[in-house]
Amino acid sequence: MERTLIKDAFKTQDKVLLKGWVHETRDLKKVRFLILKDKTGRIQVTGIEGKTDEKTFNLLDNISRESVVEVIGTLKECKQAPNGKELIPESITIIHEAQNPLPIDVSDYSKTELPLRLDNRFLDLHSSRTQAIFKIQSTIGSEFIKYFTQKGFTYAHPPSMIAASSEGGTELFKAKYFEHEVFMAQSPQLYKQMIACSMENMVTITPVWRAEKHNTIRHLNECRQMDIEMAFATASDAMKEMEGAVQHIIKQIIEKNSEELEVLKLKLEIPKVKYMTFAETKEVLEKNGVKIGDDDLTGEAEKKLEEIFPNTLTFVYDWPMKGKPFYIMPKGEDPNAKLSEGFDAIYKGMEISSGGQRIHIPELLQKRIELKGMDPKNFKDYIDSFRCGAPPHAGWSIGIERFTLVLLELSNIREACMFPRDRDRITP
Ligand code: AMO
Repeated sequence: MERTLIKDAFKTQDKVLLKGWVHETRDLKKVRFLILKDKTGRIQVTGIEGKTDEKTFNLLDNISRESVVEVIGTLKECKQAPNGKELIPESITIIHEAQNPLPIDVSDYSKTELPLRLDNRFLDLHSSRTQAIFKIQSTIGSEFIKYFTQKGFTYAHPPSMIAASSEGGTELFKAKYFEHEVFMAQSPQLYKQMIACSMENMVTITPVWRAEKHNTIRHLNECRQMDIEMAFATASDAMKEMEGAVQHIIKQIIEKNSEELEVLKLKLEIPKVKYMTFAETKEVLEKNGVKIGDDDLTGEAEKKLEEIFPNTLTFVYDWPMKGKPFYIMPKGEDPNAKLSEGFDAIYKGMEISSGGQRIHIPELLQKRIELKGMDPKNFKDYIDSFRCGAPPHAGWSIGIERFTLVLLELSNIREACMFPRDRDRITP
């Protein structure tokens, strides 16, 4: 017999063979229930003393949670059962018996704390809440790629080992590479620019590494970035693309992930959009009692923006040059400009993205690298790549885990990463 998925079993009168995990069992003496789950849903398997074959009835009370089983049976109407039907079993076979007790509780009522859940992530992935998060994250990633490839963007794959910093600063992991030293990519920045300067538009989701020592609820040391880069484009073109992409992704989640949103007890809305310069943002924040510095927003300021403009994707542009990396175009192509063509996007009280127009003029790029106190010699290949036909270009990056954290209102970014890597965690 071929396997039937639980969601399809509800649609047939035929005998079915189901395969899945034991979610829970209940023994009411003369009646015994087993809730079976697979990737498509759950079904109640009901055994009745005297009616159900004795071996099968006995098994119903003797299988540990999360064990893998095969059940053959027929569906019957049952008002009290979920979906109005229950499976009357002919036989149950244990394929794999799970240890009892399990190291963590993965029931719908689990109170297990996150660190212990992460220590046992392979088992935590059995829980419906955890699965809901990653099913939604799967929609985020696939719809992101779909949205841009349908617009003609090339889905490209930049390298993960790089020879020089791509974001400036010191947050790099070093690795030995034969007789050389390499770094784990902090971002696909320099490569996506090279791709935009030839193939015009690119999109990617790629892992990046940041050797930031601090442990926060919004940072990981290994995360995945959803990036685009566009030729013949300005910062404003890039922001418009993000507006469309974020609204598309959220619309798709509302349509495709209603069950998961229910598990998470979340109602999503398509966000409004607001554009403000850094100076305007500073003024609005100050009026609302939050002071910020001259080149960055604080966590408190990002939260305040959500309070002032709820459910809004806020683009803060004309960002001070000091607060942006060396590759961001200064206003008016003036190396000494105070303002840049860079922006950040804030959503639900947190930065989800940075981007901007890039410097495509080699001399200007060299000057900006020097002004940032770095050595242009380390960036020679990158600078030279703009000597062979480089159009103006712009782009941005959204961290997929950061976006999931914010969108699903999770309390810690580690919840939004299947196998998080932080200062204290490299397993499982
Ligand atoms: P930035 O460094 O601001 O910009 O990163 C862009 C987005 O990536 C996510 N992100 C992170 N998520 C989790 N943990 C981290 N440690 C982490 N660091 C970054 C955030 C952030 O907004 N190359 C530029 C982007 C560009 O200009 O195209 C860059 O990497 O969501």
